[in-house]
Amino acid sequence: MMIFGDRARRAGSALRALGLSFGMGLAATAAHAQEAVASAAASPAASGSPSAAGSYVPMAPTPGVGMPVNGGLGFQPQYTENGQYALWFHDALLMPLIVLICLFVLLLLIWVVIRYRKARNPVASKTSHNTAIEIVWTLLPVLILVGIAIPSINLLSKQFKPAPENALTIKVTGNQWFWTYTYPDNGGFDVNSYMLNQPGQPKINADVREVGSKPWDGPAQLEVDNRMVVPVNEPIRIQTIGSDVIHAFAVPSLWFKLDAVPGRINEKVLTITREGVYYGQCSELCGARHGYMPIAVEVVSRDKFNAWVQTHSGGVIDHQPKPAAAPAAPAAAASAAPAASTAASAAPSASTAPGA
Ligand SMILES: [Cu+2]
Repeated sequence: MMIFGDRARRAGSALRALGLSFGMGLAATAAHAQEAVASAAASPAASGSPSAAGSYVPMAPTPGVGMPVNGGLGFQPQYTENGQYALWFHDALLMPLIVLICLFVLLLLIWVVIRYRKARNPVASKTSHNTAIEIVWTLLPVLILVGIAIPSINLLSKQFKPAPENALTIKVTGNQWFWTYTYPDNGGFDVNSYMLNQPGQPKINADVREVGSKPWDGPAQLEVDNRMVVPVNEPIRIQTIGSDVIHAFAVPSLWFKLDAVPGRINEKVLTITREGVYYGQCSELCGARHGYMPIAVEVVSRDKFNAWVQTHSGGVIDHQPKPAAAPAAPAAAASAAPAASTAASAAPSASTAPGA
């Protein structure tokens, strides 16, 4: 399935190639007319392929969890181990330390200004050295910095820890201006994710519903039509790439931010410890609609994730013995891929391929 990513990246219209090659044989294609792309990712409301056994209803987000709150200060509550560690580092160590140091310096300044002003202290001291004080003001900062460096380097190493072998891989492609989530371990289907339109506002994404029209819709300008669905408490190998310009995949409540750069793959492991919906945004200025390509990560149980996978044409459950018929779908897709990506109009060749 990595071949897909490479080919699509080289092709000028990455999404078109992916959409056509995966979209063949798919009865219900959710059309995003905005980019004239036939999406292989069936929207939650749309029916999957007839053979798909799964069923899935999107989760309603918990207010205040995984999203910004009105008047909020500081970081959002964290739902990954790294995030909790980093939040502790910031809240328990860095903030108190910097507040204490600032107060200490401020008090010293005030004391000097008042006590040693010209009226109070007409003859200034000629003292230029004080060994005891010099040792203290050298050693103390060194000790403080070492004390900060230990948890800081620890956090860095945690964040750069590679994903374990059996991690679930999800490829995140940043496009102008939406996200594509590819699931190579689950048959290689794609999910295109567009921001919902705002009621009463000019439409940003044609043919995408308005926020508030479904019971599970989350906050305005953060909710999307198709979320990135992942299993809870499992390491996920996130690979980011840009199809046009640099984007950045960032979810504040998961302590996760990774640039999506054209021509290279960035990788980072993500393990989310609580079911729920977590919202983020593209965090690299990527063009006119940079502010309208939010991220919604829905974290569900393994069973629910498997059911969600099966709602996609060609969806294959990972980590489990595959049914005899299942491998046919990705194999057919792979064999049709060269035709789909090389031919300028791939639709005829794709339509002649055996149905999934
Ligand atoms: Cu972007």
